[in-house]
Amino acid sequence: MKNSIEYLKSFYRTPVTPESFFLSLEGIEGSGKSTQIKHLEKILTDKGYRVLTLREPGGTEFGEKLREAILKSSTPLHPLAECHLFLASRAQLLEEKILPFLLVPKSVVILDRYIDSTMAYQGKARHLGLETVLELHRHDPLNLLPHRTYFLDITLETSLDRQAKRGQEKDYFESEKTEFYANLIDGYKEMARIFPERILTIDASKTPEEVSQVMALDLEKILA
Ligand code: T5A
Repeated sequence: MKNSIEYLKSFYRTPVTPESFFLSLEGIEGSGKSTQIKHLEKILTDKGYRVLTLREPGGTEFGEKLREAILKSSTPLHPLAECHLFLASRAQLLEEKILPFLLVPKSVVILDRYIDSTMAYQGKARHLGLETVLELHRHDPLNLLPHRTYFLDITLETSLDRQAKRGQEKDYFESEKTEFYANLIDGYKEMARIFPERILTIDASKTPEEVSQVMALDLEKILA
């Protein structure tokens, strides 16, 4: 298994555009991705970067239709069908928005969820397997990896607590059982072990300011 993952990793690349950066944020529901993205945007624009923030699934007209189709689905989707819908949204987002923006000098793309979500949700929690999902991404443009991924690590209890405080209606994934979430968290941790040079795990049970400080310090190194 380790060898085939190493082999599949060899098909992946990071953008080579000088002075442009690609960042993604990952974590289970309520881990604070949207909250932290606002902090990141401020830090980066203060430094003179042009910032494009996008979300997955979505971010393009076509992707937003797919987002609606998945998250509002009233029937359980086959894991492969689910996975391919996320990939379709991603390929379109890369082609239409991410790749062109990375050609702009001093630009940063911030993405709310990316490939690690598919690895954790569909690969691990839906049992497709990490290798299968890595294999599905190995072709251009899906094989583009961010320079840095922040994995905001919280427990299921913290996630449920934050969701309850927010009090919104549950979507397609938020109604899943405890076992699904345990696998999901395991999936993210496995990804952090497979891609240690890219994924930074942050204890996101801390205050938003503390989490943001860890990211700001790391960002200094990435931009340098
Ligand atoms: N999906 C997605 C897949 O299955 N496969 C894929 O390939 C992809 C791309 C997307 C769903 O699709 C799935 C995963 C998801 O289930 P979504 O609506 O985009 O759905 O869901 P989330 O990304 O999970 O959005 P959330 O809003 O739930 O999570 P966030 O953005 O991580 O959390 P945030 O910042 O909105 O914060 C949640 C609450 O917690 C508070 C905030 O104020 C807010 O009320 N909070 C904190 N409280 C205390 N301390 C902190 N440090 C806090 N940080 C935030």
